[in-house]
Amino acid sequence: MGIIEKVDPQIAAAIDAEVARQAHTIELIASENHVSAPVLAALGTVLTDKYAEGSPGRRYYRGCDNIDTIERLCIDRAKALFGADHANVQPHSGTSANLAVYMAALKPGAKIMGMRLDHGGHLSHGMKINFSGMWYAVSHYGVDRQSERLEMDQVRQAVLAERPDMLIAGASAYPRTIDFAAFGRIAQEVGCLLLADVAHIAGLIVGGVHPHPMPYADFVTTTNHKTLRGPRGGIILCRKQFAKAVDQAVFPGMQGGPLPHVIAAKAIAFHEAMQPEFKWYAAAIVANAKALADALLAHGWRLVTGGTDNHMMLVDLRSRDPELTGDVASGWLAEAGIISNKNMIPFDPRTTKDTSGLRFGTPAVTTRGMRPDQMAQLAQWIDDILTSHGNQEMITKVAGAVEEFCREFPIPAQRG
Ligand code: DSN
Repeated sequence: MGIIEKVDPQIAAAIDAEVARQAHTIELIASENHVSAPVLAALGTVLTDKYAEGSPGRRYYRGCDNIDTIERLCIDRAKALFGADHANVQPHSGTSANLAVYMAALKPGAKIMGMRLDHGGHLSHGMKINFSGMWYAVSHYGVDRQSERLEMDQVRQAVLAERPDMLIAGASAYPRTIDFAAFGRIAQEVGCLLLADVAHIAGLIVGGVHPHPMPYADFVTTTNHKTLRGPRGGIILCRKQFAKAVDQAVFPGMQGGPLPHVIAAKAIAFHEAMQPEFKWYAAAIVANAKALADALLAHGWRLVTGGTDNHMMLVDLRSRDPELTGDVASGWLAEAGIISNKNMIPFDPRTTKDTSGLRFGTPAVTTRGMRPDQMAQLAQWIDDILTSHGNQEMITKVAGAVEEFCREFPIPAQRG
């Protein structure tokens, strides 16, 4: 009997069920991954007991020597990994990191400009009902209707028209390379600050398979848990002149005590990302995404922009079934053990509740050791489910095959 089960069998049962769910299903949500055993171990330590408001060496509580050691290591590794002047590793999430950057650099009411949410941007880049859309004067740029890509001359025109105080480069659902150098030139021309939110692609950047924003951006924010394969949470990297303002914005500006157990796990993940194997992993994520995209295209599914350069792709479901929504399609796939999310596609006539798109990503399946051959198999199952219109017999057949297949690719932290 496990230690949690003894005192709280209901929570223990739900945790066990989640362990089994992850083991027996295929994770294609582009923003999820499976952490290593050491990262997972750090999250379950007594570090969680400690209050450590402040920064290393300047805390408001006694007894922080060990937390100082951990946070200093985490900061040094984040700076080295991203080649940054300064790092703050305390934000609890990517959205918190963005909030802190706005607070550090802008007054309420200042003008920010990010990518349209329905074209692949993020809610913390100015969605109307998010703090970013309530406290700042927001405008957006989007993708080109034909190419469905960010055409940088159009982005430039939009930025010149709006002249924001801060330009945000970064996306949650954009399958192509982001031209940070071009964003940097535009920001310089307008004289505005540039924030690169690399939450999705951070692992690809440090793995050397996506261009780096650091030479061009004043601030870089990222989550740690997507392609970077660390614990949930965020970090901020910035130029030296913004270091103090960023630290003050995180604490006391918008957070109280940091989460030392998570900071330890971040430090371990950054150490892992500095190893030569991580470069191989990042390249394998991209190779798998291309293989999955090519296989879906071969089955006749249209992909937004026609393919992918990174870890994700967006399937336009209307290309094979005008009636099929992302909501329904993701439900059928989930029943068969293939986990994805519904997603708007650019110029989508449907709402966020239904959507015309599905988003697939390969960070998690790559962590489990799957390679391009397996991507072809995944595409076959996806096609079988979607073209059979959620036929129950087909779902049951694929679910059995998926469960069997998953046994060949155990999640690293669950390996004995
Ligand atoms: N929720 C994340 C994603 O799935 O892309 C972004 O914050």
